[in-house]
Amino acid sequence: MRQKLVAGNWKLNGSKASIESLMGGILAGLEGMDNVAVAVCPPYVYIPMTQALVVGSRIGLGSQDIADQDAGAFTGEVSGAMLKEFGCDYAIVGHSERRAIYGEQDADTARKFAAARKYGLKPILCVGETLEEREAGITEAVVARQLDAVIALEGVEALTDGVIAYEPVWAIGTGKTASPQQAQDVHAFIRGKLATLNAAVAAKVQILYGGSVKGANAAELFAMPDIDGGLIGGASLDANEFLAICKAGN
Ligand code: G2H
Repeated sequence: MRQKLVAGNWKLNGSKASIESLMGGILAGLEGMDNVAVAVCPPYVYIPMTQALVVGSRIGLGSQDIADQDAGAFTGEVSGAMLKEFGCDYAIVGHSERRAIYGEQDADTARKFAAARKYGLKPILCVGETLEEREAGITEAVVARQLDAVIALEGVEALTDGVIAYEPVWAIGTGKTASPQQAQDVHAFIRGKLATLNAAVAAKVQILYGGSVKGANAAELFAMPDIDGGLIGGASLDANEFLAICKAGN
């Protein structure tokens, strides 16, 4: 049985005050939910304060991105070593917003996946198609291409050091959720593709769903056989909503 993981991606949101209040609510509400794994991914500058808030709890800490380089003249970047030093367990790589807004390519994402592994962080590898790609019938080809970039660089076994998040771009922050069956179909495709390379990896790797997950739809998504939790954006900024999603995964 794969454990469910619910990871909050706060994106470019939060303040010291809002994070203290949000984490207070989450920490209190998580008591007794011992089965679900939970993580939060703050903006970089709030990682140290969030680390202090989660210390001693079972909430994991993650970054929303990571440098593909170790150190040097890379203005604006934050390395895996730095993230590790501030207690990060996870690093999101290849989020569709990085790909679409900042031009991140499959090869860049693959190098970031490698950088996270190198420093003992679990990469949360985001894959997913745009609306145009879905309508053109190339969802599986797009997701396969995104996965293949990582597999080519790191090997399929490396995927069990991380987590995959399937996030259809058309369902992100739009209020449109993929139906549980639509999501399951792509999750099953991903697992099936991995199974052709390594059955043990396919059985073990957690595949999260992301895209407008909220308290009201989490349970039906998480009930699908190949959905192992969620990467949560908007709803992770509200303690009650986030807790309702955690409960669905518990
Ligand atoms: C997808 C998701 C979190 P939201 O980006 O990564 O965001 O839940 O707001 O659609």
